[in-house]
Amino acid sequence: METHDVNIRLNLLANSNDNLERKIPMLRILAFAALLATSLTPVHAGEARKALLYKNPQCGCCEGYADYLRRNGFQVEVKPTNDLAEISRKAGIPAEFQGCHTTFIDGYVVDGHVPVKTVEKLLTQRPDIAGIALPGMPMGSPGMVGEKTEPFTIYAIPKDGKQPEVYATE
Ligand SMILES: [Cu+2]
Repeated sequence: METHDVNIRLNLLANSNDNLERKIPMLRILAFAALLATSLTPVHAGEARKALLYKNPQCGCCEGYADYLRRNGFQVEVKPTNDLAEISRKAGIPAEFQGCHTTFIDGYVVDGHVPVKTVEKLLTQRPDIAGIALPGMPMGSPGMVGEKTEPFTIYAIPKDGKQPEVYATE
């Protein structure tokens, strides 16, 4: 039921007074149902794709990555902090695998400039790991300047502090 259909029916009914009072409650329900149907889907999608990104206050490429996530449908909250290394370490990322920002998405940690294709793979496959990391700040990665010169290697970060293994290359 489209909203303009409801309007047309309202106009028609306005010309026959005896019908009007009886039918208005039903029309209200239909209009409400139409409204509900159009509003529920985006709200649900938004909930599933929230991201919380911690970064050093001065970090510009981190903002670039936040915008990249937004362009790909994520609702991103950016939190500047001076304790990024500690946040990253607590999330299970060994020091040598840390990137310049740490993002939490749907129960996982996503560290560094990880391309969204691999983020989607993580959120779809939902492996039993802490998250994924693209160490350092590779040239040409999402949010970074420059040309990509070699494949990006994204690592799976185990929950138990074991050594990360390759999760994806792209
Ligand atoms: Cu960066």
